[in-house]
Amino acid sequence: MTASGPSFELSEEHKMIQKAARDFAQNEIAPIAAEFDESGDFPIDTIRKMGEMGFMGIEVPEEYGGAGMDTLSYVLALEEICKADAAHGTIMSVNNSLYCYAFLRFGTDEQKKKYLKPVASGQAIGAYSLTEPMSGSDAGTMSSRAVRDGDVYVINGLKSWVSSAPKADYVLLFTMTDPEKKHRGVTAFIIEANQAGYRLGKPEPKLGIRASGTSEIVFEDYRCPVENRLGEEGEGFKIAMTVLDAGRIGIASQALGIADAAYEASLEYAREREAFGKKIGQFQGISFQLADMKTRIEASRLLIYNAALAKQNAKEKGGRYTLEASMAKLFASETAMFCAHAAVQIHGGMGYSKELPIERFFRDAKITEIYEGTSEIQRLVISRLELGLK
Ligand code: COS
Repeated sequence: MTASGPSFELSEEHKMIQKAARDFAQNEIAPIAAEFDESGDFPIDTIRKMGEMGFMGIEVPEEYGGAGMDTLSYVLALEEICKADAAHGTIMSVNNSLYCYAFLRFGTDEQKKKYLKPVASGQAIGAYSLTEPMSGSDAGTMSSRAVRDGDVYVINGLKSWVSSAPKADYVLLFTMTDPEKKHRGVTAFIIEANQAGYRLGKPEPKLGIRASGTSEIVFEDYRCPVENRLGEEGEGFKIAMTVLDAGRIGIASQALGIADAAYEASLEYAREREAFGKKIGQFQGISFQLADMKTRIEASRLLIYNAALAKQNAKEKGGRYTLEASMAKLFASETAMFCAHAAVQIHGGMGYSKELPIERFFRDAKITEIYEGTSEIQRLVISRLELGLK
């Protein structure tokens, strides 16, 4: 058994998308990853190329601009992109599993034609905006507001930590239409950026995934037509949570890509680097760390494939895959952090140097334990479901 590959056979179609993503990631993304990490610039050119390859709307039917493939194809491709650069992976994940998936589940045909097609084909960028400065894990308590005025909703408020916001053409926004109803007063809207009443707020200065572009969005009397409401009034919280289940499978795949990259670099280093007259892989202090990394990576992979299959089944038969998605995200993100931490230690000073990508893996891994639901929120979701409390 080598460092890569699942313990069960993938179909030819799955192997093809995996290889296409791997080749693209290694040829086009890996060489520019450090430069974009340093500058924090949004890698729009490679993202457009990913759109041409079908990577920005993998599960979206072809009639709506996507590649018409399944969830396993999506996680395989995303892992490969993230092995080269997690920041590209964030943009891909938000576009696919937060923005596009919301339209597939809740959009009208009109909305899909107008707002899904350009984003699934990668010609436009989609974002998802739930969080506010005082509303993170407790997502049902937001202070932004949408007030109906005839055929429009007038939206005011400040949203924060919006991935892809600096380059987003369209934003799926969650805001309050009826604060008294708490989470049942949240409604989802499709927002066109660059319209009056919409502007970017401060960019969020970040430890990792620096090229993915994250900022605040400010709404000042933004007038959103009623036909741009996604779902009914008050359905927004359920839409947000349903979509986050898909998003969490994406973040798990991102975490797996980071973990894998950290592991493969460590394995190679342990085979080559010598200390005290031996290859460092011959010391159990190193080799046992490699064993733990490999085991956690394969366990993450199986949890992710399981969640992908559960999502695929839910698409065909209905039902939720919340438990599978949260378990995959929890385990894979903690694995990414574990592996990135071990990789720095195994590489010693070189792990801390910007001459190698190891320190970037370490910085990029941390966010996977935080965004789209912290590890604590995943434990809450999993334990509530298991105890029958929800
Ligand atoms: N799918 C569909 N519906 C869901 C759901 C899911 N995964 N999770 C919750 N819901 C529904 C519940 O069924 C409930 O419906 P009713 O109003 O009909 O009762 C409603 O949503 C409220 O759920 P719940 O009572 O569990 O809400 P809580 O406020 O107790 O907890 C948590 C919800 C904490 C799990 C949720 O707020 C959460 O996931 N927070 C993290 C948010 C997050 O990930 N932010 C990152 C944003 S992206 S960077």
